[in-house]
Amino acid sequence: MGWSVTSSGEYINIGHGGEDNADMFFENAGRTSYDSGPKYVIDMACFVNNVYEFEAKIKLVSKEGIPFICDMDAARKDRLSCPLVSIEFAIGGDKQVFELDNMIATKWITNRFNRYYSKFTMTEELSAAESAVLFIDGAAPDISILFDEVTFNQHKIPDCSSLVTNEGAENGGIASWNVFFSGNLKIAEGGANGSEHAFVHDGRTSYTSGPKQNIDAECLVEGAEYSFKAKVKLEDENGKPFFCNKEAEWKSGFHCIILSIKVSGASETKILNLANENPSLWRETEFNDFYAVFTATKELLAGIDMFFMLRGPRAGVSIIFDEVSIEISEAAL
Ligand SMILES: [Ca+2]
Ligand SMILES: [Ca+2]
Repeated sequence: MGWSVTSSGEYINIGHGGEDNADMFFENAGRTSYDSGPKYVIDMACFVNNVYEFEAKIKLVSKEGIPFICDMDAARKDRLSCPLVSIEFAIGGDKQVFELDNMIATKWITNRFNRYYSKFTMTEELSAAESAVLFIDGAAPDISILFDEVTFNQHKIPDCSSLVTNEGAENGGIASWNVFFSGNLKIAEGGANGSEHAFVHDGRTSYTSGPKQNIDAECLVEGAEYSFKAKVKLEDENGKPFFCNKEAEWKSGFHCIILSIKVSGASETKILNLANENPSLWRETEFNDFYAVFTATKELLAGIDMFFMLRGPRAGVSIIFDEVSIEISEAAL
């Protein structure tokens, strides 16, 4: 079991790339038509009637190994057509093909692996099939398909009971949180409202560095208003309280913290930058209330990946934060 080829003359190699050639990927070359490419037999016994998510990283190169740019808008069998993933089911002598269109509509990037993401719904009817084969094809015949990190899993229904997890740093770790751009995220002693811990993001090398956490867009209600809240304190590189000025310009030395919501994966990346709506002066020795309101617009929910982050203070300033929440506004209920 595993990957095999569709047509004769075609083959699959293991390619090497990335830094130090340490990353390996599959390389499908010698293709003879738009319909040739790597295929994978899916065990029908593993399928249940549910929604599946397909994901892969794909790169195209010419026979000579020159990166090839495809056009996301090109028609099938057009010279510039992009890769297409499909599943072919055999049902009682019949064949049914389902195209898993790439939901990532951003421009193809020539020189690196491009993300391919799609959803597929397994139905009762299809579960009667004798076999299912997944294909990656669609690119021009003389183009090689390089692919990596292929997954095809049941879509997990998100837990929407809380939009922010590990919100108060009291679970002993930094689970659910990540660093955006640069720096280190740790647990600090002395949290907000007399709690034991807070998070600290130090080693920031840019105003854009800050803590981030994913938002499950499926948990947001289109058109509803959400309020974001957090307790924030800032310290300079010597661990001294840092005063920020809410009137300071972006990228200036005294800029305060902002909330950014970034959505990517669909046709374009969108960033929503929201200032603190708390009008009071910054009190550098204590936790400050940060709050902002945003609307879950259709545009915002159209993305595939969504996360929020806190950023804005100059490089070297540590962001200490605690009790982060995103809740639907009372007005919307
Ligand atoms: Ca790899
Ligand atoms: Ca806490």
